[in-house]
Amino acid sequence: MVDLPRRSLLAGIAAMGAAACSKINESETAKSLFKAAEDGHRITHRALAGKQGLAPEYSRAESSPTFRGNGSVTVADPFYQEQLARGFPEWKLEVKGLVEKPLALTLAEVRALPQRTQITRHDCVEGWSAIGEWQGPQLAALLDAAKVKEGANFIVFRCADVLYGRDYYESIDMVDAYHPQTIIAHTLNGEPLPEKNGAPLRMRIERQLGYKQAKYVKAIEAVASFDDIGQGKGGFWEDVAGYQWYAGV
Ligand SMILES: Nc1nc2c(c(=O)[nH]1)N[C@H]1C(S)=C(S)[C@@H](COP(=O)(O)O)O[C@H]1N2
Ligand SMILES: [Mo]
Repeated sequence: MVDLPRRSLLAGIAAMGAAACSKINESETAKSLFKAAEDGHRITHRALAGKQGLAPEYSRAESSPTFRGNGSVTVADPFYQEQLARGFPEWKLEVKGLVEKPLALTLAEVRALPQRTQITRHDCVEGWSAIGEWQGPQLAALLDAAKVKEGANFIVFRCADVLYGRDYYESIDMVDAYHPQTIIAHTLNGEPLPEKNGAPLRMRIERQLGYKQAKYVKAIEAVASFDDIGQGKGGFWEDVAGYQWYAGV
């Protein structure tokens, strides 16, 4: 059982509740109602599923023969391409932001951590699903190693790809961050991740929809708020297309 940073988690939930209420008091815009509905979904979903409820896991026989690539399927950055060609020997995963001990881990170090393997279903809002077997360390292990500070309310994933001229990023709350099925995967169906599926490292956050599953993760950042990141909505699709930040399944 992972030791949640309870006080910051509870403070975060209280702060979000307060923000949602004051918005509704201020104005009756569609935007604030939409935000309130989303907060409602998150709170109801959490209550029904239980904070650590598990997403279904499948057998190898149920795995999809191919796991398609969607969104970015390649990364233009020359350093990325050079590393991809050589198996990412100098690639580093950073853990930074509101942490006591910032980390910069090689792939070998990520692979040396205790591993979790899970066969899960990925659901994309564009109307397709795929079942795949993922392996990697739990995000909780990295956050514990970096010692997340009091006051961190969200974890942001910084990605190496640029889509429609913007850096892809995503964010999740501390419940999902410490969820046992939230892993940083380096392996899909027993093989190193192909480029199209997010090599060398991508998130699997199994209680969330496809667009939250950040690929090409180069940094994990603990933050108090994502207001100042991107357009402030907490993720690439949230910013460009108005997708809901909380995409719980
Ligand atoms: N960095 C990055 N992560 C991303 C995307 C992307 O374009 N860039 N697309 C998202 C979407 S919408 C989906 S459905 C999944 C697709 O994962 P896959 O390519 O492994 O099928 O990745 C998500 N994560
Ligand atoms: Mo998606």
